[in-house]
Amino acid sequence: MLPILRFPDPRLKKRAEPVRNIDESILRLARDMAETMYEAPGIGLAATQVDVHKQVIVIDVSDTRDQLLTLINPEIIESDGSQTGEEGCLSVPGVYDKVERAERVVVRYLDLEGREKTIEAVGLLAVCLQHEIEHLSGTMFVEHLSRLKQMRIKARLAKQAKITA
Ligand code: K2U
Ligand code: ZN
Repeated sequence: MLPILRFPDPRLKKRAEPVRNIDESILRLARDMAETMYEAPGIGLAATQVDVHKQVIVIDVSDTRDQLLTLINPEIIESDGSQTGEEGCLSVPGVYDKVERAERVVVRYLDLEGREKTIEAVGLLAVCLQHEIEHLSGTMFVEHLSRLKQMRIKARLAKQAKITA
């Protein structure tokens, strides 16, 4: 299980680099991220959250927890409609709030074999894709919330960190 960075860690704001060569280290990273995601548990995880600044995300929104999606250098090439849903984030434990996202997205990415693929998604998978791809650009769902809410979240997490430290 890889350690997950906690908001407001400044490393969560770093922009991830594209993966140039899908080598053994990328395959191991993807495996470790998937294991970390399943154990958390979560439905998605971006490499940024485990302090690796490469464009890799893993997602599994299935109930049976056996439909792992690994996306390398993902980019949203189409998005339309809008939906608002409760979101959480493994880097902001205990915080859930409503965020507006596109209803449908088409994402182009490389799979672990380096093949270029596109996936069309709606609903929770679309939300998760947008949430994870945002992590790779150094943005987090809490930044969609009001400044006041962000201040309260920072204060609460800072207090928690002091207690656990
Ligand atoms: O990026 C993350 O921190 C993983 C989030 C992904 C997420 C995306 C969209 C909507 C909610 C969460 C974690 O999965 S948060 C934990 C969780 C688990 C199951 C369902 C919802 C949230
Ligand atoms: Zn997140």
